[in-house]
Amino acid sequence: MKYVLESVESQFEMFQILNEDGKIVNKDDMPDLSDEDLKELMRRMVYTRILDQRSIALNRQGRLGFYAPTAGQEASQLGSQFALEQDDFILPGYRDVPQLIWQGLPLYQAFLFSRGHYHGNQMPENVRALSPQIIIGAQYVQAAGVALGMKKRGKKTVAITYTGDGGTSQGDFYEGINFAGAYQAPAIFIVQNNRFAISVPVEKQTNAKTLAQKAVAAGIEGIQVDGMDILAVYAVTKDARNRAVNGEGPTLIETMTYRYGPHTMAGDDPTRYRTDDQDSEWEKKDPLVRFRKFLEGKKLWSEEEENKVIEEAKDDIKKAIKETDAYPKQKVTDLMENMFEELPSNLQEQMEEYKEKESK
Ligand SMILES: Cc1ncc(C[n+]2csc(CCOP(=O)(O)OP(=O)(O)O)c2C)c(N)n1
Ligand SMILES: [Mg+2]
Repeated sequence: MKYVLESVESQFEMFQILNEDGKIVNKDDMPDLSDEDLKELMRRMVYTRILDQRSIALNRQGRLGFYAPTAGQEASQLGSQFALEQDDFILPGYRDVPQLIWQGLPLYQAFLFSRGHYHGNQMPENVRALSPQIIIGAQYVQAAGVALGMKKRGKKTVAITYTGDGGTSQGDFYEGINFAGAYQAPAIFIVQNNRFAISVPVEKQTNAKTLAQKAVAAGIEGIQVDGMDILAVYAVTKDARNRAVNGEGPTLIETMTYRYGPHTMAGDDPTRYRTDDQDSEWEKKDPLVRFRKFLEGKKLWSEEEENKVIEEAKDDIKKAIKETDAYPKQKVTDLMENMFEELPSNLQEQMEEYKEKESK
């Protein structure tokens, strides 16, 4: 049995295209992207890093509510989202707001979500997504269901969902991948392995050597990818999408990544569970630094271009937070109206009461 386990584990070597120096190490798997696409990937990573920095500052000023930092995870989040089509369906976790933004969620709505305003959960018509899930792993089961629905309707689309390394210990994780495998549903399951579930290191989470190998028991494809390498993440997600829409079933993708910030802005202190050495080891793998080097080598990126993106991001964020402030405050009656299609009679009474109060 030990031999069986070892032979499975040896198949899950990390897939990479760009190394830490921004050099291509795997020419054969280089995805087919135009120069414009390559620049767009960089633009989005720079923009998202600024959005993260500003969101942390706004949270500290009391102008945002719940916020889970994203710096370090840009390649994992944006490389996978870039492989999607507009009609694909995203089932995100709480850290996956950037994917929604690049799929078309306006910034002010992302800020309203952070503030707990119901309008932050109302996806625009062109954004097919659920709101970011706080319950760990719950979206994995939902993704299997959404994907099966697509298959039954004969759609050429996929459902993509995200969880973390910690999420793979939940029962829902196994149920989701198993169900999708059984029905060969067009689902893409991403595990962003940022090494920690709040303060618990992945080594304490499981005895499995990789999280990707969990696909084997479900009888589906699984792959571990360098989550700091946006080209590699894009390539494996695109491949998973192609196979899914061709009826070849779901894929589990483990992205090896790191979050530089705290778990959320609610007050955990990463210095109590991570060492400086560990932080700096991962900062050397930074997805922006690596991709910038690659693009500069191709004369596709410059400091001026980067500064332009930074200014654009700051400007957009300033406007969006103003829009957020100006958006009507949510009322108790709004919450009741959004929760039920038909109000039960006891709530109908309360609704009248609140309407009366709110009209004053
Ligand atoms: C079912 C459930 N159990 C516990 C929690 C509390 N909780 C919130 S985040 C978290 C850690 C999740 O870590 P991971 O899956 O690695 O995702 P990351 O935050 O690192 O992206 C836990 C235990 C929860 N939200 N839901
Ligand atoms: Mg984690």
